[in-house]
Amino acid sequence: MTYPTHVASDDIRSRFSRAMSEMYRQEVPQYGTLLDLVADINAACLAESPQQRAALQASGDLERLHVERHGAVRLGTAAELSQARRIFAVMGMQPVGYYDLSVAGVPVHSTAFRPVGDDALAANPFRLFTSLLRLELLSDPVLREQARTILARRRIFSERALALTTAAEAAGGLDEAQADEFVAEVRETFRWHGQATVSAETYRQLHDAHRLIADVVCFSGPHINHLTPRTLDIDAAQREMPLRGIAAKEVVEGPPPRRHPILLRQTSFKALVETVRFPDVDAVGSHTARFGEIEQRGVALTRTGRALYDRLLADVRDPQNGSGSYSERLAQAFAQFPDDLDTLRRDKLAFFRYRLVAAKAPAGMAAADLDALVASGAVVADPIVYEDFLPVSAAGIFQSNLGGTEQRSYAADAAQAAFERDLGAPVLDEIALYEAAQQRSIDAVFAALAPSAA
Ligand code: OOG
Ligand code: NI
Repeated sequence: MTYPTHVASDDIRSRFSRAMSEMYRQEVPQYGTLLDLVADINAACLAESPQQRAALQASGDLERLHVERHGAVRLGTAAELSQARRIFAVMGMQPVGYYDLSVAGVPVHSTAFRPVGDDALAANPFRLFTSLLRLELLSDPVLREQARTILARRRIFSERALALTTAAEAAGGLDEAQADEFVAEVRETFRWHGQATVSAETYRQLHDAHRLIADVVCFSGPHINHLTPRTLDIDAAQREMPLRGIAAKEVVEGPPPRRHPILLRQTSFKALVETVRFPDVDAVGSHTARFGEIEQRGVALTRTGRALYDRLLADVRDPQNGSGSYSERLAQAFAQFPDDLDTLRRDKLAFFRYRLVAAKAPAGMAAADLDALVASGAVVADPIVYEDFLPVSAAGIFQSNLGGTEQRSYAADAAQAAFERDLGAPVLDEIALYEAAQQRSIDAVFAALAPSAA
């Protein structure tokens, strides 16, 4: 039950996303440069292509574009993860998808907290890629226990943030003053602390075990490690980064450039070297974790489309295969992936949202024939934006911002059941969400065409 005095969860999420962006801009000035760069490129794209502008407007993407971003945080314990789930639920964000990063040598597994409803996504699609450290993958038992003890002592969310969460759960929402206080309290959890909670020696040991372990264990909270605006042209963004004094990572992760983008393409700049003080020594150290990222989002793929994507990408990444640069091999392999919207739709490789633009089905056409309705122009199919992440890309992003060149590997050991137990809930299946969104739109078209509607 939502009372009239309650602030809509979409609104709380928007306020939170804005507060995080303002804080990160203060903390990492290069993030501000990225925002300006992306705003300039998006404005240029829209000015250049009235057609793209019209398509984005029709699908509802144009309005959300200037507020759209995702962030990432890394948590240390099951208790932190389940509290995070309750807190993000107040902002209308649900855990979607399971990502096993251990295969890429990163000792975490993850989900993305994000809105799931059509209206909520249109209002503000803010997502937080949230990872949980897997200390069981740390081979040294003494260090592992030490890390567990350190993490068990900290409380990352304030008493007040948790009390407001309990209040929201009981009352079904927060009022104006509570919502503002909630946003301010939760934002503090993700602030950077230049003060480590452990000795310089403990930091060094954990850092040597894996840089990411030090990043999670040695601080009083899970500092936001990047925020990512969405661009309409990531190749332009990649070219522009060095011109604005930003060192971009070498390759754009994900699919190659296409006429009709699929899934997600991402690039980032290397993490800053930040000063850290330790409680036991006067000398300051440094820590490398926080960076900036840009992404371009395309259409969500069906299970068939995703399987094709995964197969082609695996071929490209297999060093046995082909010659030429990575981007050449990528382009070559993906020549097999259809690049026109009609084929993507009719071959059921991608998801679409259908809308009726004619008053009724053209004469003589069975109202139930969706393909014929689309061919006639009575119904339009807009690509559904991919709202999630890609584990191979995420691994590339992790590796590029951990500051080191070391390659580690852990036995592939997905542990979704353990993750869900720690989370306190199952994660939602992202493909099922896209399927349901597509089906809702089809049902609405047929309902509008049904004779009983007259
Ligand atoms: C998360 C990296 C994953 C993405 O966009 O794929 C990610 C992290 O570095 O904590 O944010
Ligand atoms: Ni990211």
